[in-house]
Amino acid sequence: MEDWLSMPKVELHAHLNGSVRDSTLLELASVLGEKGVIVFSDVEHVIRKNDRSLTEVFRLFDLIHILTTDHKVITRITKEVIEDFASENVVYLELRTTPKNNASIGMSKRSYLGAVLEGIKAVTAVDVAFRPHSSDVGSQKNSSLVNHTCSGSARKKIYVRILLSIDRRETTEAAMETVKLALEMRDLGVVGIDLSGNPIVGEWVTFFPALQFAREQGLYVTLHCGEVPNPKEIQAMLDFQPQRIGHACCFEEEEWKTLKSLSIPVEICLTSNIRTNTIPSLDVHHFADLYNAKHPLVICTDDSGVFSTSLSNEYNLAAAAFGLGKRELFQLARNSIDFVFADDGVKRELKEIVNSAEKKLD
Ligand code: 6MZ
Repeated sequence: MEDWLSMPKVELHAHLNGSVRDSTLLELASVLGEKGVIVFSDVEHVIRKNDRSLTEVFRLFDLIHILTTDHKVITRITKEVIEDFASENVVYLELRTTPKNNASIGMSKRSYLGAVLEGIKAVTAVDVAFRPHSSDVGSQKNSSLVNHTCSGSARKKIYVRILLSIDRRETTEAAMETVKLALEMRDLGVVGIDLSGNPIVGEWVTFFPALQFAREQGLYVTLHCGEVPNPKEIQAMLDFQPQRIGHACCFEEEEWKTLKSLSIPVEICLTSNIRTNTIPSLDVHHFADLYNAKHPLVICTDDSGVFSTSLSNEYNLAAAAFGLGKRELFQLARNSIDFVFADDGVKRELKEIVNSAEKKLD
């Protein structure tokens, strides 16, 4: 694992509320238990459980959302999630989250996102570069990913970008509200839109207008695509030609052909696919076919908290399951940089980081 821990990596598919530490969830559950909002012993069992079907995962998300329904908690979990990724040498993180309206506690999509952005600023363990067009605060003025302090000690730096998710339970209006919010918050690091949520809920026609608008306005778009067999939707998503898709588990022959001809990068989440039984085992996972076909792909975690994994662990799994060595995984990490939703300057810097770490292998 040490090799994969120290390797500089980019994480492009991580849901905020799915990446919360178990210890934080248990602490939050205990507080709500004491207040009588939930029954702690019931919830503890659900949080500690490891194997969940896709349906159970979405039930768990409903529970997590009860635990994290508070601006301060959103700020806390954002800070912790960024620090956790940085601690395993993730040098560029695209964190996605669904802005939520909850009038009963004075939460709007805008104030939810405000709490997320506060969490980014609250990170102290590493320097965070999050403003795409600025040379201030987020340490972007120092172009090296390791900042040297006056005392000569080195501080780590991580790039963070935010994607706003549209939940498949939402209406066209709610989806449009999310896209408009993303546009408003562009200078603060919001770079794109994701479509996610329970794949058996909702219809493409509901989200299409908002996704189309997002694209017209120059936001990047990534879609959860083919988590369950749904040929009509998969075709519509491929026709849309998003900048990336997540999962692609339930594709048929024709759909693979189209995907490959369009070269749409795929965010691969091995543990998530296995745990949710979307793919029966790693030896039949589509990673191998896409890798051999040199199709663009990125190894990601999906929900490091919910699936008890880390990006280093996903690299380790890929190495073991598909017989890849360090060089091959360095190459995969380097290739992933081409698919980040950031400008060429950031990409160049990230490639330098990976190249210089790879040189140390010699
Ligand atoms: C589809 C998923 C997901 O947005 O509250 N989410 N959607 N497939 C997956 N794979 C198993 N994992 C997470 O983070 C949690 C939300 O992300 C989406 C779901 O909508 C979930 O409610 P946020 O930060």
